Amino acid sequence: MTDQRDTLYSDPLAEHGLFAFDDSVARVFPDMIKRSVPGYPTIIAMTGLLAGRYAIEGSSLYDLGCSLGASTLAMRQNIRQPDCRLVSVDNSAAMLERCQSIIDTDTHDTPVQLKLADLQDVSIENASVVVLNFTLQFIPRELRDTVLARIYRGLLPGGIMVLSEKVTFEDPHLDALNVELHHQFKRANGYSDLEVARKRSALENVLIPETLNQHRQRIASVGFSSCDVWFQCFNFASLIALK
Ligand code: GEK
Repeated sequence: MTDQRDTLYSDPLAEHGLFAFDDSVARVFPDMIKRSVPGYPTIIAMTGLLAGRYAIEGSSLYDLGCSLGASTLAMRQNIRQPDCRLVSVDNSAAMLERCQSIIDTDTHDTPVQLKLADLQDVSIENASVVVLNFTLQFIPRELRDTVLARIYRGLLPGGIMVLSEKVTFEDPHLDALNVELHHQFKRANGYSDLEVARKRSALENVLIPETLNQHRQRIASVGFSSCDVWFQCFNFASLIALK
């Protein structure tokens, strides 16, 4: 099945408010995220490999901010350990409804529980793998420490957190370069200058990126014994943190 093309910001006369994960976004989401996030398919596939390696028998694996369940499916297809379960959380009903129908077409064994909830309200327990692929960036900054501390507490010893984020750079020149390269990536994927500019302003104050150092410091401060970047392309990066 081909993904429906994202043309949400292509009409020059349309008025747009702040970006929201509503039905219009959920409908075009696979196309939108592939054409907007450099390295997205790699991050999803490798999330699956990491889950296969770190899943512990009898444990839970969490996909927080699961959208249509891309990471959930990648993990499900790679889990070999018995008695695991996946818990996938999103607070967008439009996303979760579509996610359910996608999961229903997958035949792998590990049970998947979908939860329509704010990830901050979901208890994390007996976890071997917790994935936040491009989700923490939508949580207000002052609440991010608490989110990571709860994840750390819910992880079993030997468990991991995978954190993928859009990032900023301390050096203003590097920051400007990476923003420009990202926009070039989007234009190469068929977005017009107008679409790039409109999406950027819709995400202003909705998606709040931080530097890799800020992420590293927070991850260390909640107790993770080690963490590093395992993937980066321009201003998109993924970190692995070990308990
Ligand atoms: C993927 N991980 O395909 N609680 C629960 N869900 C939330 C919250 C919250 N507080 N805030 C935002 N979301 C996915 C992509 S998209 C990234 C993740 C993007 C959800 C929101 O509804 C959306 O579905 C998801 O987090 C972020 O790998 O669009 O840039």
